[in-house]
Amino acid sequence: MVSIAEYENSLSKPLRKATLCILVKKGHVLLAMKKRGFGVGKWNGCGGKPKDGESVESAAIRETQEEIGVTPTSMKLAAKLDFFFPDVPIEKDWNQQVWVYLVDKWAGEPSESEEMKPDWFKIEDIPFDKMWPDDKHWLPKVLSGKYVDGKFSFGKDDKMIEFSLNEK
Ligand code: 6U4
Repeated sequence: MVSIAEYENSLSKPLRKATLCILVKKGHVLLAMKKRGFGVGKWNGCGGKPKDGESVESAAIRETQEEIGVTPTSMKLAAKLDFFFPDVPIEKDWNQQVWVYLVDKWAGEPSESEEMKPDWFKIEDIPFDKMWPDDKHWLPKVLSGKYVDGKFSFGKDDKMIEFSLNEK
């Protein structure tokens, strides 16, 4: 299995960006069950890809509106996470850099869409066994107020192979 450093060096262009927004409220986080597409069957934040010419922050707000019907009004960049899938053909475009935002104010009430079903979890009851395997490494740090830069690689069945984290 190729290392993250070797694989990253072999890539000819920067990672495409994607977003994740996690709503936080009094010891709870809002996660949403992905009903289709990338990450189906996992609890995750809301997010997706910026459109051409759209800033990452605007994409984060738009995706949250589309997926759970709320508009973030106060958010902070909490992590940048590079995800690498060396076994997946490059043209599938799975490699990505995810910008994670914690959202502490928003307009509207979370509601289910055809893409995601939201629910609140106590921070001590976050369902890490039903989430991407990287989440247990960075999410607790982010929720404790740290900023995290991370790199993760995945093999078959989304199994995590290697990771590194830097926190500030
Ligand atoms: P669209 O364009 O909405 O049909 P979709 O299949 O929903 O595409 P995409 O790329 O829009 O996928 O969104 C993928 C989402 O998964 C983003 O919010 C980022 C998130 N994500 C990707 N890899 C992740 C990982 N390893 N851990 C994690 N979230 C990840 O917690």
